[in-house]
Amino acid sequence: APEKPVLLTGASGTIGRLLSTRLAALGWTLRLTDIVPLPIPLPDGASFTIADIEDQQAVDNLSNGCGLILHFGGISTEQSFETVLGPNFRGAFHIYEAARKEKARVVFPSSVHAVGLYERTEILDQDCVLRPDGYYGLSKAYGEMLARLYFDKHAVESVLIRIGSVLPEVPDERILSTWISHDDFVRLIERCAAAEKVDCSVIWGQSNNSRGFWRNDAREKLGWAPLDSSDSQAERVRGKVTDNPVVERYQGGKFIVVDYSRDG
Ligand code: 15L
Repeated sequence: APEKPVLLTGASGTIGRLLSTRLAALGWTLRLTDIVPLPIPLPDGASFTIADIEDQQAVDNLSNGCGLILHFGGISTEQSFETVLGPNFRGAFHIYEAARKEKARVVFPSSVHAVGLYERTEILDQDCVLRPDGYYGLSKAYGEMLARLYFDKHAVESVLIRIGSVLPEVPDERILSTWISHDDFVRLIERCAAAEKVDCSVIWGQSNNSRGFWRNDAREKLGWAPLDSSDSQAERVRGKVTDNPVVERYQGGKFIVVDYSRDG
């Protein structure tokens, strides 16, 4: 387990709850925070503080003495620009300011939605041009650039995980491509903490799925490789698709059709 405490924002969210439970079980000292109460019992060795990441002072207080910040706070779905602005843009800035002051490493969850307007037939490399599919995806693209700025200018290290879908199992055909198992995801977070040097690295957050959209990332530098695969679930979800051709065309799936207005 990391020597210094680890700050986890968004602890009450889907990924936050998973990480709170699993990392605490590994003996990590966690400082949990969210804007809403933790909906699970407080794990051993963890503290929980209600805070708003739009408040720099609150983020600084929580980060004090931490060597690693897992920044899972913010909006996680497609919403209006004004809704995404405070939590995801200003909030992420506050996290990076705190990381700079603490010399802490950051794990920033980018998303498939930062590249969501690539078609599903395209195989993407880590250096691809980002093609966000909405304001949420735009906030993830911004987060990646924010991380880059803080690395180049202040030597703040980051792992940018372009997460597909963190779910216990695959619900539909699209997620055969984007799925990352809970075990692969937790192992990845362990490597983000343990790797000696991460610089500003991009990881495609997917299991070893033969239908994956992505290849080439910094996994060797981190010492991580996924052990699971969605392939064994393909039979169970066959035919589980939407009836919307736009949703089915792009990697981002249903987020794209929010206010979509392109004709062809
Ligand atoms: C995401 O970025 C979302 O936060 C999550 O709720 C899923 O919708 C996921 O992407 C996905 O597209 O599968």
